[in-house]
Amino acid sequence: MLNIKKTILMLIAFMIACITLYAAPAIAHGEKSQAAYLRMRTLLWYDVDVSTVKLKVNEELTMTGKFYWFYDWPNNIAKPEVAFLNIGIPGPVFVRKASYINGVSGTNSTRFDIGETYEFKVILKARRPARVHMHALMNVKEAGPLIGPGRWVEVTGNQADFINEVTTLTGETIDLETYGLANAVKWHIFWGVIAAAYLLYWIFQGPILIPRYKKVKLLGDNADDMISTTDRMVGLVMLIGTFVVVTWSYFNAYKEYPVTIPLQSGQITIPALPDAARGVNAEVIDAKYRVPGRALEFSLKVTNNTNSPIKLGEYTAANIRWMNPEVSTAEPADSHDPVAVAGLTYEGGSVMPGETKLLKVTCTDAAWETYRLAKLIYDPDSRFGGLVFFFDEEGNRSVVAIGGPLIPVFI
Ligand SMILES: [Cu+2]
Repeated sequence: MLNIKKTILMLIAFMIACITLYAAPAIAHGEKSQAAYLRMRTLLWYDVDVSTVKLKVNEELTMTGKFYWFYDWPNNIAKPEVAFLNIGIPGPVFVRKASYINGVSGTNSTRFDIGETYEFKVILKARRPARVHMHALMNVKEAGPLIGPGRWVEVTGNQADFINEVTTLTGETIDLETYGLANAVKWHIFWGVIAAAYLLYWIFQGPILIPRYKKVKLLGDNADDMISTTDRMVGLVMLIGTFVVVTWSYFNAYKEYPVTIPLQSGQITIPALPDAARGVNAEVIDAKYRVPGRALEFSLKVTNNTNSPIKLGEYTAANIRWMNPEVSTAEPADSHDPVAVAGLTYEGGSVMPGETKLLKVTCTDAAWETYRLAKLIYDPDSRFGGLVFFFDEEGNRSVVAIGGPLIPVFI
């Protein structure tokens, strides 16, 4: 029996050793961990850009972009009834100075409409030196964060130089980095000491935890006798003292800061942008994912209601872009920006004004596997989503959301 235990322990130790030896430094932070259907069929981000990728402490960076709430929203994901736009960065490397959605301040939570497009702008101020992978992200109540494309950004300088001054509504200039900090520390220490003293008092009063429980069981109805008159006095002093301190501090704070307004927690609704499709309709007729070729193949029924011929230039989903370089080019912004520069090809050519045409589109790239999108075919509901970008001869763009069931092809 002992030998079996020993063997099991040895095996566990061996496994831990293997894992420890294998562990490589983490360079990502969960971009690929969310399910493929979630990344493809919830919030689709595009045109995301940062004003700079290298800046000093106290300098500002602006992140801009657009997002589209996918029309075929998964049933099991909460709808964006309450959502808040944020930036995902490991640690407080920046402070957010302002954020805007369609030009409206994004200080409050927002309700969004499924099937609509919005644009955003977030202004950040560098707080401490670091090299971070930053993402725009949308926190949706009960659904969690929906993450946009990431960008590597480097902040240099010295955190000691950081200032974050604002002028309050009463005309006072304060540094948010240190404002109220001493007071908060003081009160934490004060209550910490009181709590520790009260706890210590009871620890020194006699048996605690299990021995006390056993004694209570033993004494039965007489267990209350364990609490002496002194104990009761100490409890009473603590109770009255706490009330006195809380009441005094309330009135004192009121005297020191007579003008206050509550934290703003309202919710706003922001009107969506005009339809980015600009009169182009596109519908997936059938779609296959070719496992050996790492390629998504779909036929797209396109109707061009604009007055200029259009061509397909890009397909994007889950923050990955498949480009058709004959129509539209894009380069990866950095080493972790998944752009398949020549990943999209299609048969069918231009769609003339007023014409309805079937295009046969192929989106090929290893990203299907490396970004774990191909996992979609093992879902009980294998449906994909994404945006296709059409361009006319003047370079005007039509953005159309597409999606549908995906059938895997294994041979
Ligand atoms: Cu990242």
